[in-house]
Amino acid sequence: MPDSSILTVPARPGPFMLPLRHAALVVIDMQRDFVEPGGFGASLGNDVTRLQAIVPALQRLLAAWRAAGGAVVHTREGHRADLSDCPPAKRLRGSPGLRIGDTGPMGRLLVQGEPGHAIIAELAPTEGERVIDKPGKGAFFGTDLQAWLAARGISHLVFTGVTTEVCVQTSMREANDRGFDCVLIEDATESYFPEFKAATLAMVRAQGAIVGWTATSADLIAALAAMRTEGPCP
Ligand code: C5J
Repeated sequence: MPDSSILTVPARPGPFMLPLRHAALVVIDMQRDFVEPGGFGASLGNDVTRLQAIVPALQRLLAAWRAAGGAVVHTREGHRADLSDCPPAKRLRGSPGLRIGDTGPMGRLLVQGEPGHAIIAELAPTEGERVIDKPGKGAFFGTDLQAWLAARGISHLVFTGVTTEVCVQTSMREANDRGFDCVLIEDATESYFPEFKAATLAMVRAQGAIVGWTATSADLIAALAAMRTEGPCP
């Protein structure tokens, strides 16, 4: 008997086998600081509207994933108010007045608890979903994410969020090295730089999925719908 909770998702470089009961959807840093004007991303001179374009696809994917009963992890990049977890090497790279911890229209840039640090309302976590606060670009560095996933028997991760080549790719590489099978959802991740996104998608799936697979949200949603038609997870 085939296990209907193991999804076969059309992906590149080949189909991605996704055991839903051992998988989590990871939404990286969909925070106002990266996606809205006046935040950290904008302070670096970026056009944040590019990132807003993935919100509808992410909403559809989240809705389908939640309906299927899958685990969800959201991450937020940010630092303690005293910046004790922000090394000078990170803080001092920005321009004076626009650095991490400086005050902008949405409060102090990239500081926990400030308005800009919040996940955008459209993608707000629901009850029971895990929110990981991370001081670095990777979701595993300085967090308990690995222990949390291990405690739930999670072996497969579906990556989404921003920005593709920075926090998403760093987290996916960290996960790959820790033994997770990972897929990156092409239209549910975005970069301020289209060429960096394209290069990231190409490099993660190159050499036989050396970092992981890539797939579209439509293909993953269709696989979830097919599973629901065949029957719920036992
Ligand atoms: C950046 C992120 N780009 N979430 N953070 O600084 O990708």
